[in-house]
Amino acid sequence: KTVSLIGAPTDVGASRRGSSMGPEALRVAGIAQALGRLGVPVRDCGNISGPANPSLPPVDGFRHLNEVVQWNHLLHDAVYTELSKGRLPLVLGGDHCLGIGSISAVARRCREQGRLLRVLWLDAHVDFNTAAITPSGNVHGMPVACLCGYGPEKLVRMSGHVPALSSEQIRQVGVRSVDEGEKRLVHEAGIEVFDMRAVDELGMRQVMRSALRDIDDGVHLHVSFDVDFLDPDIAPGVATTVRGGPSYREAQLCMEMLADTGCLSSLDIVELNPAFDVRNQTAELAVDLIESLFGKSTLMGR
Ligand code: DIR
Ligand code: MN
Ligand code: MN
Ligand code: MN
Repeated sequence: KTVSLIGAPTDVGASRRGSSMGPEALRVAGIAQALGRLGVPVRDCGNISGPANPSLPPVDGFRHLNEVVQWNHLLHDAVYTELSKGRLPLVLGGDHCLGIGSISAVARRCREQGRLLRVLWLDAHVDFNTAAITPSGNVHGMPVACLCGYGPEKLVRMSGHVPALSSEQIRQVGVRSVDEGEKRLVHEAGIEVFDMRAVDELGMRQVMRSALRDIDDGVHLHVSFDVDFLDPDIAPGVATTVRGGPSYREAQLCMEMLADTGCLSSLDIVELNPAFDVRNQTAELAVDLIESLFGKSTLMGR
């Protein structure tokens, strides 16, 4: 399957700027060449172009809601187009508010095709805030809630069906920062969360076996990879670091086990922020991990 790179240079969903430089940093780190070396055909669709960041405070619990809606509509359409052409959309973010448009398009396509969808959400955070409980007003802290039907109409309806996802379709791995209001809501919604304590106690292998238990032939697996999932010691290039994340080896195993499903059908790489990075090392690490996600292995294949 051809991979379509879709750049979405946004930081309107965040309060600290810079994730809009993420798509270019990933290209500079050689994402297209790395996939090419694995024999994966790649086409770079370039960047989608949306509204500028007005850098304003939140209004009614949302920062830049209109801009977030516009970017997500544009991304939804771009992802949907690539899926309908039989390609694998790889979204180069941009902040994590983009998960709404990206996954809404995936959910729409899977519904049309009668395909089962599973979403693996790799993140230090659960991204389950709403306007009523958010401590920041940042929509990058709300995409999972929106996809599950908690949020403003314009974001919640994007897939053409409310909710875009039911809670049993999502698994979260790597979580170590949950806001007070999110704790209740995530529990109420019934999302399965494998937090860092689970990784500590069971190991990444058991966590991933559990998270991937019902993913087999015919399932569309979407991976939403927030780079702040990784431990900040190895991945400083994000605006919202939280200590105690997966190590290099744990992250590699996670990617390898995702690759082994053979079901990866769409991917977001988000929250990479070159303004906080050190000589592009986080972008290079992301590319290294994506190689594993696309099947690079130490002893087999290319
Ligand atoms: C925090 C941060 N929970 C918020 N969220 C982030 O502002 O809602 N998600 N950084 O990736
Ligand atoms: Mn955005
Ligand atoms: Mn995060
Ligand atoms: Mn996130």
